[in-house]
Amino acid sequence: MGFVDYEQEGYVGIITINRPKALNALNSEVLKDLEAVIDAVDLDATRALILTGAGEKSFVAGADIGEMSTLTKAEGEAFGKIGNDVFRKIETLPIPVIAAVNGFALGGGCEISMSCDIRICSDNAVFGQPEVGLGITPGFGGTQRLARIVGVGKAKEMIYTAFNIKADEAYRIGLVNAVYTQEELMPKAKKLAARIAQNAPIAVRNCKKAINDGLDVSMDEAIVIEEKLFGDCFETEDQRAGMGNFLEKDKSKKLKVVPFQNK
Ligand code: DAK
Repeated sequence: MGFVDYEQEGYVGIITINRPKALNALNSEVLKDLEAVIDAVDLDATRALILTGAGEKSFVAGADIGEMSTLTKAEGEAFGKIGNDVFRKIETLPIPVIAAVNGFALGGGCEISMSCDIRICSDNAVFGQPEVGLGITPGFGGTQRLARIVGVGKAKEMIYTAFNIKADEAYRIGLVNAVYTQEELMPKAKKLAARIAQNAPIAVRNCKKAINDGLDVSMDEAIVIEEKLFGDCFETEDQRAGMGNFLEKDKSKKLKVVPFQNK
C-alpha cells in the first residue's frame, strides 16, 4: 500500500517504509499508510514484526522537513499527534517489533526505532536527534525513549548537541543490540524474529506487556503486574505443551507451541 509495504513470512511480518527518494522521511501520508498497515496485521497469525526502510542508504531520515516547514502551531500539533499515535501503537502492539535499521535513523527515524522492542543495525547506520538544530525539540517521543534506553546523561548529550552517532557507538551505548553488514542485516533480523516466533506466543506477549507496563510504575506495582501476567500463562495449551515436553525428557522432540489463541 502507498508508501509502506508488508510481507508475511510464516509467523513473521515485515513492514518496509518505502519512500527511498526522500530517504524514507515520514510525511503525513507515510504515517497514515504505516498506521493502516499495522492495523491490518493479523495478530492471530503473526508472532513478531520487523520494521525496516527501503533502499541501502536510509532507514528513516526523520520527519519530512519540507512538509513541517510551513506548519502552523495547530498543524504542527496535529502532525505530532499522528506520529505519536503510530509510534505508541508500535510500542504497545502485543507482539515484539524488531527495528532493522539499514542506514540513517535521524530525528523521527531514531524515534520510530526506539518505539520498537529491539534494534539491530547495519554498519552504515547513523543515529541522531538533530531537532534542536532545526529549531524544534524531538517530538515523537525522543526526549522520553532515548533517556530510557541509553540513560539520561548520554541522551541529553545527544539531544542538546544534535551530534549524530555511527553504528559502533550506537552499539557501545546500548541503543542497538547488534551491528551487521548490510547484506547480513535482514537475514539476521529474520532469524531473530523466527527465534522469537518459535516460543510460546502467549508467554512472549505477556513478557512484552510485563516489561513495558512495569517500567512505568514503582517496583511494588511492577511485581503485581508481573504476577498477573505470569498467572495468565497457566492453563494455556502453550504452558501445558511446553512443560509437558520438558517432563517427558524427550530431547528429540521440539517444543510444540500451538498457534496463538485469543482467550
Ligand atoms: N525530510 C524531507 N526530505 C528529506 C529528509 C527529511 N527529513 N531527509 C532527506 N530528504 C530528502 C532530501 O531533501 C533529498 O531530496 P531531493 O533533493 O533529492 O529531492 C533526498 O532526501 C536525499 O537527501 P540528500 O540529498 O540530503 O542526501 P545526502 O546523502 O546528501 O544526506 C542526510 C543524507 C540524511 C544526512 C540528509 O538528507 C539530512 O540531513 N536529512 C535531514 C535529516 C534530519 O534533520 N532529520 C530530522 C528531521 S526533524 C513533531 C514530532 C516529531 C518531529 C517533528 C515534529 N511534532 C510533535 C510536531 C520530528 C522531527 C524530525 O525528524
